Amino acid sequence: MKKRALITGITGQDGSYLAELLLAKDYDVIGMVRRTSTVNYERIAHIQDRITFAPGDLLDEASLIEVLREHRPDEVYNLAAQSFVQTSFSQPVLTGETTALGVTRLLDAIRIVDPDVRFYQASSSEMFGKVVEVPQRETTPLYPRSPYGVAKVYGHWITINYRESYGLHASSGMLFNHESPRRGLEFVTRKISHGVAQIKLGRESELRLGNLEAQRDWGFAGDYVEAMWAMLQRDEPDDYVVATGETHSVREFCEIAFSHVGLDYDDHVVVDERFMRPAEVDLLVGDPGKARTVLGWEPQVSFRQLVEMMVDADLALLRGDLNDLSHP
Ligand code: NAP
Ligand code: G4F
Repeated sequence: MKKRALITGITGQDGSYLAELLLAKDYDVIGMVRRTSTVNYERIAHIQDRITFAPGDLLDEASLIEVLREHRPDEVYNLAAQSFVQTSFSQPVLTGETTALGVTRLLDAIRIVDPDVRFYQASSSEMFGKVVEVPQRETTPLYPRSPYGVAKVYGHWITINYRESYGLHASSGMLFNHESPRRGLEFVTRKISHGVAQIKLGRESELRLGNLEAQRDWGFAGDYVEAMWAMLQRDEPDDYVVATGETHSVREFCEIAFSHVGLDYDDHVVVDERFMRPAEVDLLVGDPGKARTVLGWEPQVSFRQLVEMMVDADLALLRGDLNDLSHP
C-alpha cells in the first residue's frame, strides 16, 4: 500500500521541496491549500498534476477535521505558518492564531479523527532568540525575541504536550534558517540574491537592508526536508535540531553574493532603519549532532554553494531563462 502524506503549507518553500521528496518516495501527496483570490502554485507548478489538493485553513478547525476524514493520511507535516518574523511585529495576533493556535487545531483534529497519524511540527531556531547557549541544541532553554518566536515556542510545546498526553507520534524539528531559489522575496537571503541579479542586469543600483551583523546558520531547504521525513520514520517521536553547525553574517552573505557576479557589496548596499527589528536575534548556530547520529542526516550544500545557487537562479529568472520557481 502506498503511504499517504498531508502537507500543510505546500505552496511555501519547504512544502514544495517536501512534496518533491515524498513523490520520489512514491507517496500519495495531499496538499492543503487555503482560499486565495489568485492561485499561487508557482513553486509546485512542475508537480501539481501529481498532488491532490484539499481546501483547509489552520484558522478553521472544522476544515482540518474534514481534510483528515476525507484523505486519511498516514503522516501529517505541519509546515503552514505566518513565517515572516518582521510581519509578526505588526500582526502579532494573526501570527499567534496561525503559528501557535493553528498547531493545536491540527493536533486536536488528529486526536479526534485518527490518533495513529504521525505528525511533524515545523519548529524554529527563532525559539532560541536571545541565545543562552552556543551552539544551540535540543536542550537549550528557549528565549524567543519576536511574536513569531513566541508563537513557535507555543507550537513546539503543544506538540510535546499532545505526545505526552495522548501518546501521539508527534515530532518537532527545530530547524535553523534554510534557503533556496524558492525562498520568499522578503527574507534576507533571497532579497540579496534577487537584488544582486537586478543590479548586475542594470535594473537597480542599490540594495537597502537592515542589520548586516546578524548571524545565522543557513542551510539549503532541499536538504532540510530530508530530516523532516526521517523523523517520522523513527519508531519513537522526538525533537531534533536541524542545522549546519556554521554561522555567517548578513554582511558575509552580501560579500559572496556580489563578488560572485564581479561586484563589490560596499558599492551597492545601503543600511536602512526601516528593516531593523524592535528586538533582534543576533546569533544563531545549531548543533546538529543528534540529527546526525539518530537520523543519519547530513547537509549536502555548503554556505558558498547556497549563496551562488541563489544568485545564479535569480539571474536566470530575471533574464527570462526560467519562467517559474520550480527549479532547481
Ligand atoms: P513559507 O514559504 O512562508 O510558507 C508558509 C506556508 O504556510 C504557505 O504555503 C502559506 O500558504 C501557508 N499558510 C499561511 N497561513 C496559513 C493558514 N492560515 N492556513 C493554511 N496555510 C497557511 O514558509 P517556509 O519557509 O516554507 O517554512 C515552512 C515552515 O517551517 C513554517 O512553519 C516556518 O515557520 C517554519 N520554519 C522555516 C524555516 C526556514 O528557514 N525556512 C526555519 C524554521 C522553521 P499561502 O501560500 O497561501 O500563503
Ligand atoms: O531572512 P530573515 O527575515 O529570517 P529570520 O528572521 O532569521 O527568520 C527565518 O528563519 C527562522 C529560523 O531561524 C524561521 F523560523 C523563520 O520562519 C524565517 O524563515 O532575517 C535574517 C536576519 C535577521 O537578523 C534580520 O534582521 O537578516 C536580518 N536582515 C537584515 N536586513 C534582514 C534585512 N532581514 C530581512 N528580512 N530583510 C532585510 O532587509
